[in-house]
Amino acid sequence: MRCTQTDVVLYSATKTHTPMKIGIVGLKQSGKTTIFNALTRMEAATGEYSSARNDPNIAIVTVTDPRVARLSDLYHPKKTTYATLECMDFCGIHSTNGGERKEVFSTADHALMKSADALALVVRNFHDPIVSATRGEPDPLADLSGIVSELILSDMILVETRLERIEHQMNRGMKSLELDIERRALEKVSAFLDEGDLNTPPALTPEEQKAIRGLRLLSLKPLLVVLNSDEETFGRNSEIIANIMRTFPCVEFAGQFEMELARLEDSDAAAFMEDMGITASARNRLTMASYALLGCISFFTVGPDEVRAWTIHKGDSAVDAAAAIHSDIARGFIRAECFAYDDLVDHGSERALKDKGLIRLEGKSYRITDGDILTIRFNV
Ligand SMILES: Nc1nc2c(ncn2[C@@H]2O[C@H](COP(=O)(O)OP(=O)(O)OP(=O)(O)O)[C@@H](O)[C@H]2O)c(=O)[nH]1
Ligand SMILES: [Mg+2]
Repeated sequence: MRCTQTDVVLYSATKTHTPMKIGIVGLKQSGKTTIFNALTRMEAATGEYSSARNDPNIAIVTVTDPRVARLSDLYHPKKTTYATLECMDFCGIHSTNGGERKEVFSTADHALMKSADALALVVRNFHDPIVSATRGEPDPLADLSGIVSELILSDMILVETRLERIEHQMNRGMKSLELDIERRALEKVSAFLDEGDLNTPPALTPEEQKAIRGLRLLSLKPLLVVLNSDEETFGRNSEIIANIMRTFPCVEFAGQFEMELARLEDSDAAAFMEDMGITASARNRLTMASYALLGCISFFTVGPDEVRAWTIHKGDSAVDAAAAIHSDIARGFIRAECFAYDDLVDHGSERALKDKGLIRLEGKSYRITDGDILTIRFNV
């Protein structure tokens, strides 16, 4: 970590940074917990009775960006820190096919689900005699439409309740511009939910978006589909994937296989993957896809103490990057010394980059590019 400071050395381990959250949702027995275990290397119980207790599983996933390992090879730091995501696994949704029940999710699950920055929708595409006996043969497209209906239904309940409340307030003479904007936004969202086509999100003005942000509607979150295939068919489901990708980004994942792979030591897993002719674990692809879905990019800090990946959003500035490290560094920001990961790999060393004039000094408003390597100068 190299954050240089002119007055006091103040960088501390106190983090201001909280990881982005991804929620895993799907119909019952679609393999959500299996995927959660594969991603987080946890050992949460899977199978028929596993979710009877109703508690969600929550854990941190490492975003195994190969660039971090490469930087670590170059700098030989004492510590290497990957970016992380928080992953939440909920108990399965009972599809109601459009809604005989009032509440789709339990209140606790719904509150957590609303707190997710994005949702991964798991659809079952594996053959398991026990699961098939209770839930029928796999039908990923039908399952996906079932999940989407439930998300929409849950949002409809929230939107209608809020619209009724606003109506009530207005009837009692409580008129204001804010309420008007919120009502207009809710009406647009309600029409979108009635239509049910997630490809055409409602056209909300920035004020309207702000007015309904607090509702944290599930169907307006970034959504990704995880096609949970068995090993036998994995890699041969292009038609289903193409169908899903008309509406959603999609990653195919062999949940059971990846969960077993995640239980192995890294070196054993690498040898096993080589034997199977697999170059990159689907686990890496899924975490990287989730990262992209969340609109996240990484910048790196490098040095003899630590090589570290930090998460910010696409479009964030150098001062936002400083804030991801520590609010004091953002407050005292002077400038950022910056070079690109690709340039470093191409030229082999910082010295070579200096000679070629590829190390820049950037100000507060500089827009960070994914893969920037920063040294932030600050003064507190
Ligand atoms: N063959 C195969 N079986 C799988 C796969 N993923 C999950 N299973 C099996 O499917 C069953 C259900 O898996 P879970 O991961 O518990 O599914 P879930 O969606 O978390 O289930 P609920 O929480 O009850 O909704 C278990 O018996 C798993 O072993 C897979 O990729 N391939
Ligand atoms: Mg489960």
